[in-house]
Amino acid sequence: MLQPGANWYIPINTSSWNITIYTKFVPTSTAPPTQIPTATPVPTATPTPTSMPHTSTLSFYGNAGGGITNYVYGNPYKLYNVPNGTSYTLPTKAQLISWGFVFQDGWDIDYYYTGSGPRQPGQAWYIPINTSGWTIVIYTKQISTPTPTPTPTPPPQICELEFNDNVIKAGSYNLKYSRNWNYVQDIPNAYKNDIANTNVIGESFAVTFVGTQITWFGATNSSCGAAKVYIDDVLIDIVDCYSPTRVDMVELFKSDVLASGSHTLKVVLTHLRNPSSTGHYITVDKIDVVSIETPAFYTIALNDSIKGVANEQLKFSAEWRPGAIGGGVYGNDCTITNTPGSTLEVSFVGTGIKWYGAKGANIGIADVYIDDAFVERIDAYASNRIETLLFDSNTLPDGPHTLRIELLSIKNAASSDYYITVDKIEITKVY
Ligand SMILES: [Ca+2]
Ligand SMILES: [Ca+2]
Repeated sequence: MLQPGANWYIPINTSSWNITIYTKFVPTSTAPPTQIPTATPVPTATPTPTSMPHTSTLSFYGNAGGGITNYVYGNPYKLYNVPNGTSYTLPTKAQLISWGFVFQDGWDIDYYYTGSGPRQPGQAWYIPINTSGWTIVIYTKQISTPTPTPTPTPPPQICELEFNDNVIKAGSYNLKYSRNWNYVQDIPNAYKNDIANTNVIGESFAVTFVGTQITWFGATNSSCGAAKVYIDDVLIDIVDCYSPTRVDMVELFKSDVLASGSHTLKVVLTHLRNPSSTGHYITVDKIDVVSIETPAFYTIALNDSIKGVANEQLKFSAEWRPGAIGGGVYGNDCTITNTPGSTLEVSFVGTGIKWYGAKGANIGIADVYIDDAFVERIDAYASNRIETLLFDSNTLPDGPHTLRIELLSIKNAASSDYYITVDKIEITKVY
């Protein structure tokens, strides 16, 4: 009698070997069946309606042909304003090692799809081997608002500035002439080939500036006189401008180093002169200022004698002619017309332009255009004659512009004629 599991004997070469089997009831387990868990559905991500920031770069790092290759998508290595959901395809057959993005501050990847479905950043992902045309679909999100970088304010700095004799205002620098000065061009050895001069005793020029030092450059010659030089109204020196022959760009006066701040240089032509001199001329060619700031703007004066068709020259129509010289005109000259339809055009590069001329009892009316657009009608009639500012464009966008002045066939009822005059044009420019 054998029990289940016991050893038993196998009879050899025996026929009619019998086995008799007895069964018994074994009750089944009462434990409940194990539940097979229901798979959690992968949530469907909703694309965020944002765009990839401008400076995002997508890089695939792969092994192609034995070397590590950086496949930067796009050329030249930047993606510009790419909409969400844009797909990128690996350009060549490669074994990917890694891939990634470079985002600007405040942006990051939200999620992406590859061949194995939606992924979140940090999840494992499938690396296709030796696969070309592998595609990734990318959604970005803005994770913070970037803090704008404040524009740095440059610290005050010492800078040496050169001003030509026709630069009459720049930043904290201001050059003013008294009435009887001449403006002369085509001087070969002068700074920017021009110079201002006078030979009228008592005439002067003054420079106000914010800085620590100032230098006056001009010519010496056999007809030059002597000038008193004042700093902040204190007589500092008497400068003899005589030399036997003409020399340009002479350092006529250089101040000591002054306390940083606003100062005034004033130069006055005296009756004194070198016994060898034949005249009393003094000149201004250039002013140097050691300043504590860099002026953003400067103003140049174009005397009406600067005639021509080039940039920053005065293009008068044929009817204009030299005018009678009244008191206080710039450069001791002016240009006039009383023919309706006469025009003056000035092309320039800068941020503003001004027209100086006369008001008076015989002055007419002109229209002013900037860049071919009508800007202002100028009625320059006045009962008493005065040299003055007639038109100011105010601030224009920095760049090339054109001023056009056109004399009309109408006039103020009180005016006796149609004249307009041009004494000088001033242009504001940006350094
Ligand atoms: Ca000059
Ligand atoms: Ca003039």
